[in-house]
Amino acid sequence: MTRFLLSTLTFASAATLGLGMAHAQTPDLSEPPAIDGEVVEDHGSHTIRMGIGLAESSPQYISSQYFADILEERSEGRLTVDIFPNSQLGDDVQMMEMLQTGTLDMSYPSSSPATTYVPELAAFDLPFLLPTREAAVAVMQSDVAQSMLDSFDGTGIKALAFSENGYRQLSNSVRPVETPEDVGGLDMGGLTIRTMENPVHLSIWETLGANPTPMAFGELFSAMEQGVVDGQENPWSTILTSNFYEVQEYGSETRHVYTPFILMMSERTWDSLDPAYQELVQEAARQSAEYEIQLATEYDDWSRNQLEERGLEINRLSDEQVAAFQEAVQPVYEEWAPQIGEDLVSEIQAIAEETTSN
Ligand code: TK8
Repeated sequence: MTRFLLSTLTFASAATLGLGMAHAQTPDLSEPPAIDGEVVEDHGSHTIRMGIGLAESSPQYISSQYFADILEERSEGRLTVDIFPNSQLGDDVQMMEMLQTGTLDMSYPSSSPATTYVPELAAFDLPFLLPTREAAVAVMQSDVAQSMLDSFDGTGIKALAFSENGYRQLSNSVRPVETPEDVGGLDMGGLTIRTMENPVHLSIWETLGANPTPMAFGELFSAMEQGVVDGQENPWSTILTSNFYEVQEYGSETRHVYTPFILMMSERTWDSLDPAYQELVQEAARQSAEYEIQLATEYDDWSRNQLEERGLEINRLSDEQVAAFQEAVQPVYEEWAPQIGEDLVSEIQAIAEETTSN
């Protein structure tokens, strides 16, 4: 816990003292839940190497540090986690491959590039499927979602828990986007938008008249800086903590897809752990994933406000403008729901509707 606290205080103090930063790097974050639970008896020592895509100031990193602190405290230091942020070990696709070969112990990719292992995950990529965070969390914590995690068994990846990457927002450096026509550009030509390596996302932006370009997250900043792509789409907290606002002009609050993260471990690493350690890892994964959702929630609106302060021109969409986007991407459902599984999509929609009707 001390290590976690120090790392957070470091960020917070540097931010408030403005050491090299004109703005705070993190909102006033909730403290992580106290680490309780018994110490697990000695079953050997392991140093777990974990690669993640986002920056140290992101909810993904801060919650991963909490995961590390739970393991360390409840194993009395016999289980330690070295976290490598900022895609320094590779991008989501590469790091999942490294889990399969056992050259990396853990990673935390978005669900979208993981559809190559579990195609049903593509349900999360259907645009405007999950209308509220409450609905999204209910789906991620449902039996349907658990069966998706279980479907990784045998792929070389042990999927431990879902958490929140978040609602994706469009940014670009060409023009404000309020309508689908602003994306397709009519006679001005469609925006070149970087997408994750996922066929449904390609379909969304093709349907809107853009030129979608699948690309690894780690290459995105320089691609925008050099004008290789006009824009991208990610939650506000990522656009902030990965400094995308430095190379983008306009933000549009489209909330077009809610993307989960999946906390995962190499099956080789998992199999090398004593069952008592496996139980601890699974419990710590659930606890840190819940804390990550809390952090992502606290980051979301705060990040948007920070981005506006830093000069990103953000337009929110009216209900009518959102409806125009929903109508424009209806063909994506017609194309992909049958491939993903109509029953699965309906089951997820029912879970979502249940939360919004309560
Ligand atoms: C970070 C990625 C990122 C995702 C993307 O590893 O690729 O745009 O949204 O968060 O998973």
